[in-house]
Amino acid sequence: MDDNNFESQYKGFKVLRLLPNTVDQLQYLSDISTDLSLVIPNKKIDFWTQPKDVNSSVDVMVSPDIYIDIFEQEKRTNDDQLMGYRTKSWAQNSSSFFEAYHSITEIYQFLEDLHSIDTELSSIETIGTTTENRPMKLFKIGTKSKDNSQKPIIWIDAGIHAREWIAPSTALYIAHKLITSSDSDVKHMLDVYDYYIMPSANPDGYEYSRLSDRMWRKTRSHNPSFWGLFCRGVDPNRNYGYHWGSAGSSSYPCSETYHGKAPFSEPETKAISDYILTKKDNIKMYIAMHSYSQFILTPWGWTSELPKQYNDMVSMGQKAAQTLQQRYGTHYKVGSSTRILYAASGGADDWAHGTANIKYSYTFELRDTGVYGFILPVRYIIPTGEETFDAIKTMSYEIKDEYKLKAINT
Ligand code: 0X9
Ligand code: ZN
Repeated sequence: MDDNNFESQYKGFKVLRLLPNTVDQLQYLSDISTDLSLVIPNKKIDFWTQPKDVNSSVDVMVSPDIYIDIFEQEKRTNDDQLMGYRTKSWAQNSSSFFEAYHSITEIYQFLEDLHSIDTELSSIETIGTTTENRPMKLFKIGTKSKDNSQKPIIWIDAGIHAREWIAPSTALYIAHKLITSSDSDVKHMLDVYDYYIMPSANPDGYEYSRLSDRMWRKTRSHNPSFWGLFCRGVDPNRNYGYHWGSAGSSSYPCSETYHGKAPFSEPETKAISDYILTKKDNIKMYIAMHSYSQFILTPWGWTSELPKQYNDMVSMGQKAAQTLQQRYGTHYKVGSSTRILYAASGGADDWAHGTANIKYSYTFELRDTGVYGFILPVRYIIPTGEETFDAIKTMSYEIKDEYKLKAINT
């Protein structure tokens, strides 16, 4: 390429030397360095050197519009460091967040924004790291007890399957509603429970689904070669250690339902299950958000037999489905996984019920019923969030009545 051509092609481009000085900043740079949407079709950010360590500089070439964005925004927000650059803050107008599906970096930024709304009520904990070194973040929200006593917990995780994008959005909608609502019912829920919400139980897979293969389902771990094929990823919802490796799961690494080489071989399922075990006596309900089909599923998924507490589980599921339907008429079917869907062993819900002894354990298969399937348009994010929140609210009140749970500090 001759000089003139280079001049015209890269007019106004600049090379910046960035110095990440915290792990979060380093993670942010790593994320954008693998974000293909910034590279194709019009190269906007080009990493001349790759992010490596904290306090080790990274050189990036940026297009004029990105450069202006960064520095104009910096001036306005008076942030002192380049790394403080963000495209948007959702703290003030958080509902606009639900007009799109977001990257993991944006999802985690949104958690920080939600947390900043009320730092007494909420906190964020990193409970582990993924194969590709992304943090597994948990958003916790509930009124603080004055005597620091343990409160009952409702656990919600989402997005263990990468392509089911509506699941993380719905979990975030619930988190957002819990922290922003001034409704006395919601305040009461927070006085009774702590809600532990993990918006993405499979961040690596989710990013891969966003950037490379929209239909990716599994984790991104490396499997041994199988007949010369190096297929990546384990189905994390076949990787839990309760009746692991039987019906409805595969021992072939290239299968979409590969159960992994051992129970909890995946850092993601290991981190979640270890964490849940430390809190299991307080967890009153476990919910995994998936899509799609509009089901509220109870254990078991490994056998067509029903668990002892099936009647209680299913009747609460039905109450939840009834409230859910009231808002937009969305119909959910309720029943055991094996009976209304198919047998699939090694699922998180079975493990939560069978090993962690959490009486109420569910998998929600969110909207829709197959018109769009996984590719659910963004206009459905808020309605799905609203109706699912209604269901969670009903379940929270049902459990409160059953165990005669009291609001704290009263
Ligand atoms: O197959 C699954 O893991 C879930 N369906 S999905 O379409 N989202 O992949 C259902 C899981 C139900 N629970 C168990 N089988 N334990
Ligand atoms: Zn799923």
